[in-house]
Amino acid sequence: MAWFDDKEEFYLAQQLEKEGNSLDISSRRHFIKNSLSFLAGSASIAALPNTVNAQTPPNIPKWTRSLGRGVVSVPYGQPSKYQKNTVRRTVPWLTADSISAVSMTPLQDLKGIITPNGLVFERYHAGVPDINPDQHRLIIHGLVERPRIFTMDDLKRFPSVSEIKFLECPANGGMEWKGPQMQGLQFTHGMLSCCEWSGVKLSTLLQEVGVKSEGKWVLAEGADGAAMARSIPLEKALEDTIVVYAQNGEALRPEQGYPLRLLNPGWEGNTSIKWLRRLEIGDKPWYMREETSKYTDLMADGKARKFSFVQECNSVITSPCPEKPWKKHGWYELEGLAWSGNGTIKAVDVSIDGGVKWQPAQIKGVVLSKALTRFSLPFKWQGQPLLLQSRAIDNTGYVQPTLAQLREQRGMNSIYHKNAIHTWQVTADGSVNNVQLS
Ligand SMILES: Nc1nc2c(c(=O)[nH]1)N[C@H]1C(S)=C(S)[C@@H](COP(=O)(O)O)O[C@H]1N2
Ligand SMILES: [Mo]
Repeated sequence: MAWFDDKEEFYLAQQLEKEGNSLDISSRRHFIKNSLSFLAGSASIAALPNTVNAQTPPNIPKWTRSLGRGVVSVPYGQPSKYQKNTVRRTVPWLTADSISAVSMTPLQDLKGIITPNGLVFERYHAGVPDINPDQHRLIIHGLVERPRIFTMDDLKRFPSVSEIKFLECPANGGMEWKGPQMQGLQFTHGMLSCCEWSGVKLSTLLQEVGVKSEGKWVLAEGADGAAMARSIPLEKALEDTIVVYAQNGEALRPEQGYPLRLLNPGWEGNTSIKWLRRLEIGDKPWYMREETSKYTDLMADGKARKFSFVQECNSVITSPCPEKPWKKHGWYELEGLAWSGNGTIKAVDVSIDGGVKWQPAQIKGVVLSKALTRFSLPFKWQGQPLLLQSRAIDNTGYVQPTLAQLREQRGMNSIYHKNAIHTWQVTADGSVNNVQLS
């Protein structure tokens, strides 16, 4: 099966016959032969009439006729200047100030499962502190046998781990509990990232200080102006919490907590305290703090849940999406991301009719616990209107709920933990809208 229809390939062949004034006849012939055999092979991009110019095949582009810039002209590499629209974005009306705000990852522009460091969404309560790592210390005290203060060098002497985990703010999608209002994937789902995080397991450090038998909770506190603190149950700390100093191979970015942060895999982002300076072992949680009580979940019956640590199974279609409409008819790769704070993604189903019928998507690449997982489905779009949905199932058997099911359980006034099946409406002209089905 050719991905592009024959008409287009035929048109390209004609163009190639007409073009080629900058090539001599023999090399032009050769080139045409090669490009046509390539086309006959599998998927390829056919040139459109208006894109055939002096820089396009079979002409030799100007950048092939000159030398490029040399090594270390950019000591720390940057994306191509043509990628200037692939950036974090914020919603100005969400917060009064940029130092207590959130920016979103441009999921619509990314491939694979790793979020590049410069595009990881940011969430601050008091801005990014400027911390000299030589002056930074981590104290571990409270109900421990041997309280200690660690330098960054001390921490790097312990055996380390490197793990690919997603990080999601529980407010992701929270603006849409009452109805759709964000026209873009970046804004509906972009408080989400997935990096390879390196550091020391918290269990290793707790072994070093020796937790007393009364010790049941770990209070983690940041060194930013907010001195943000969260309490984590000891079981989680011993299971998979990491004290992180590196992200996708390099030192943590200032925005992500340089030089040290906590990472609680699969748990709500706010428990992953950045600019980590203090861990205090206690016998009860620090839930009297105002900051903690803000992250409660209001239920339909008016009661509130004090702790909702886990980011439940969720998924979204990333291509197409409002930012990436389908501009032509024909074959596309429908793609998306799924994740679960409880483990691995077992399966993802896709619906094109708003959840009436479902078909299984293919899982792409690696499937890791508490990491983004990419899914895909080849799809031929011929201009028919669609209601696209994805539904993820994790290894616990949990099935991502519909919005109606979630509202039944949690009412209309929740903010956090909105992991409902999401709907993109594809219209006849290919544009994609954020809609909710009743
Ligand atoms: N010290 C400190 N840690 C913090 C925060 C903060 O404001 N201060 N924000 C939290 C919240 S609410 C989230 S969602 C995550 C976001 O992590 P990121 O900015 O690396 O994406 O960091 C958490 N850790
Ligand atoms: Mo958050």
